[in-house]
Amino acid sequence: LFLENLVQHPNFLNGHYDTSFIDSHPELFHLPPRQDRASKLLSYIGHITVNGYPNLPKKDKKPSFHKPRIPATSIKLPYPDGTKQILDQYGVDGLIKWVMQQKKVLITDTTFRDAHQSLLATRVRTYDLLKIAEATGKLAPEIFSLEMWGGATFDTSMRFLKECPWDRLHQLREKIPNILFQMLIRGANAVGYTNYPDNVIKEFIKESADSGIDLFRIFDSLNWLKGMQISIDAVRENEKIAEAAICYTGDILDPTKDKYTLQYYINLAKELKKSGAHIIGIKDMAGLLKPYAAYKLIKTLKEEVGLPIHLHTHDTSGNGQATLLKAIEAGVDIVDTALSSMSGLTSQPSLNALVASLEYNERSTGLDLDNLQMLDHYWEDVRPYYACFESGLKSSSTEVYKHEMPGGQYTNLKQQSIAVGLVDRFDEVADMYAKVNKMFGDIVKVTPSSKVVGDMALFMVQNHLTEKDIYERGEQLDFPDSVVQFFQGYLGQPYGGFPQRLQEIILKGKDYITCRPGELLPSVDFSKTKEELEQKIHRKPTNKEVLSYILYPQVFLDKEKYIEEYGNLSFLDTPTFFYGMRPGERIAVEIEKGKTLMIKLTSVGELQQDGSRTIYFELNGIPREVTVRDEH
Ligand code: 3PY
Ligand code: ZN
Repeated sequence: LFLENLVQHPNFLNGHYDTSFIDSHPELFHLPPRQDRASKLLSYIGHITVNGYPNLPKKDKKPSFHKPRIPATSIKLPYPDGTKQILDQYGVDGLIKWVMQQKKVLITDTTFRDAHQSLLATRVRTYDLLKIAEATGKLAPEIFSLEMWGGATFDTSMRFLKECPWDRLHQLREKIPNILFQMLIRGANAVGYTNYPDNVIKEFIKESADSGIDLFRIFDSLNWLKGMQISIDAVRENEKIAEAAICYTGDILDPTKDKYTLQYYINLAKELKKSGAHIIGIKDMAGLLKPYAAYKLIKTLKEEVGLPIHLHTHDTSGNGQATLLKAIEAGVDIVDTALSSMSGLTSQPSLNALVASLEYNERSTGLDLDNLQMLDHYWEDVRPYYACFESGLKSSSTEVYKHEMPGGQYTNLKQQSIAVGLVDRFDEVADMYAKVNKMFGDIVKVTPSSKVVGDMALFMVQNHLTEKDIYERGEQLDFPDSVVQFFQGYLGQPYGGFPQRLQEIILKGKDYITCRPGELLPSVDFSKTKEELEQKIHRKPTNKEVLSYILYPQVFLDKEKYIEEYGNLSFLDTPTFFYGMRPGERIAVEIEKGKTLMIKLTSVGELQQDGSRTIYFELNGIPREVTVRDEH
């Protein structure tokens, strides 16, 4: 560090090598206390080795994994031009024109976002994304867009992975300069679970655009247009692509269902076009869009709307590929898929399978199946790191047509059910989820409205309550906060309104609103908030960090505290991050370019009377020990 300080000193940079200035600049000797980066890292590894990763069952021994296969050939290739270059050269209108001219079906790869949100509770770390990023840009440059940010990743990256979501975006952008970056934004709820003030939404979109997001898929959890307008306008102001999404629910082919009809979706798409959408997204978040319904919906939208149509579905029922093929026959412009080993079940249908099935077809994708296979091998090797976050679902299930639970919610609600002691009663929770939806008037269910339905279902199962109980004993019940706020109108207004009697029971006389919540929320004073945050973290935060704090105050502060204690963990490989080390194991941690720590865990000491253990390491060959609390 002394040398670092020295070479960064202005006198040194000016070429004044007369070293007498060292004597007059004692600050060069301001070295950090002993708790350096390496010590913090060893403390983390020791802590996880002894106590396991929070909320995961502690394994007796760290599992063994294959070394991930990273395609070697990619390194020598330059990045071929892709859609990012079309956007940069011709602007949004030029890109949209290009999309409309394509005969081939365009592909969005969701592996970096929705696939792991839906299969692995959103736990994939930036470390693992970065390792395959360059290869993705070089081996699959024909991809239209990579959905790689937003949705639940913003929250989980801070809450569970102790990462900065903005760093993820910047680092990936550097490694993939040629493919459009796409994010999911929940309209007025941004990447959170509640409405935020308008100026927060605008600032968030501006910073996201500046950091590398090109295409914003904007939706409202109740398909309420008013909840999307601020976002659509902000994306357009930043000269990025505004994809306004319609959340698909119900079944347009079922003659007994008359709420969410074909006409309902066509009207909505036309409204979104008027509101400034560049692309219409069909967001089939639960995978309810059956193949022939997809054909009918897409064909009519193509005939009546005149904008590119982008289809997003989930493969929960097992009908995902068929739905995509019928949509492609009907003329859909872009479809969402995930690399094979991260596809299927509650995730997107397989990218590799779709590419194969369209070979020699006039709408063939132009993607190279062998290259995709190489990328797929990587994910096949990495997915087992996250096995503890899998839902346990072994096969597709048409039950989803009954419960209508979004793909991303399935794994989460299962985890939540386990956490509240309903390990064996998830079927009941899923049934109750469907009942609650009916009680709520058959609403669109997607984050955060889906969370409200999930919270109510859990509440009812946990407390052994039936629908009848709610109506008869509602006054004595303490409903979950999210449910009360929903009925107060804080997530917006559902299509067809709230069921009045239930609203009265739940609100117990509390006020409710019918206007846009953003009209009532006071603007955030960013510079004041920045000062407030600076006081709390004892350093100057960036504007992006201020946004993270505004969106998730406690989660952000907790992450900061964790990093203060254990340092930046983003260099640590994922098996060590989740499982610590085995006695005798050696790992290499590259903490910065050219600076690698060689760590060996020699042994774990006996439990002491004060509840601590000493962990013996070798750090670059020199013995080091750390003491950790055994929390068992
Ligand atoms: C999200 O909002 O995170 C979703 O993926 C909804 O489907
Ligand atoms: Zn989805």
